[in-house]
Amino acid sequence: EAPRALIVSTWDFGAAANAAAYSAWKKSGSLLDAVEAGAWVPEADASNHSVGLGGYPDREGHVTLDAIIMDDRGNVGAVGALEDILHPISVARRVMEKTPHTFLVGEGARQFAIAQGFPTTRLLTPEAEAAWREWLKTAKYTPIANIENQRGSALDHDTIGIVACDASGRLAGACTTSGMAFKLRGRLGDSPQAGSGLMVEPGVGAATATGVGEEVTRIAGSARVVSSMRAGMSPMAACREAVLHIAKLRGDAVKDAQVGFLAIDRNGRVGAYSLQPGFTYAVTDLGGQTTVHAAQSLG
Ligand code: SD4
Repeated sequence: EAPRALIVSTWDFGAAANAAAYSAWKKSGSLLDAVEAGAWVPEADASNHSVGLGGYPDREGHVTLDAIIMDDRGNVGAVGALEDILHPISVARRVMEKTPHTFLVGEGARQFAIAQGFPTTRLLTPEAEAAWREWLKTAKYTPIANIENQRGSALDHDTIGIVACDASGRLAGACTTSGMAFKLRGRLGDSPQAGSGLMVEPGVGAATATGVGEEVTRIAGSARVVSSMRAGMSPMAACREAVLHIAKLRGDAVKDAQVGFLAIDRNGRVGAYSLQPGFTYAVTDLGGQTTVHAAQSLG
């Protein structure tokens, strides 16, 4: 029998996140600690242009971060369009643990983070600023969901979604991103929205999404994947069903767009599926072994 997965995350750089998640889990036994620690890795990595420090800014030059964390007891916390804070996932966790709310955005989220003792940090690196200035030369001020595509890197998304399941079937998940490069100011993606970028349901499983957030939000993608698992589909079949639904609903509008779903069920079975080839994910089993896999895709 295949080893049951403990932690799975989007893209091949998820392997490093999984390693941090695994050691946090070993230390505290908490899946929430695990997914939070995993999210910290790309958040602090300046070479990743889609998450945290070094993320590409919006059209006006502001790096704005979206993150969500969720467990299987109905606890959820999220932040949207958060500026100047290195680890939005930890602010999301504070929203979950210290407020009666589930979602804080913009300046209010920033003020909350500062009040909670988070230091402010300049997130726009010289490299990301240079890329933005280059983009500005040709920028047309029209909302284009797959703007990264125009820059020749449509398939090179880097948002991290992490979902985890322990041997007793407990579940948790996290998702963190700087969103689409050069987005309109105020744009919120799928990632911090419960049911779109992430969904966790006790006794069923968890799912997360990456790619063009608008296409995920339109169908509440991760909630759909979890519903399909609840109805008996395998994680892989559930991810495929959501991708097929987007393709059918959107037709030509998504012919160049990437969307990928990744899911784990309460038995630690894993599945992933994407619109375009190129989506990868990292799987860490209960023994700490990590492997990277290419998802099947429609295209
Ligand atoms: C968003 N889904 O904000 C995110 C972007 C992403 O890899 O996944 N990038 O739309």
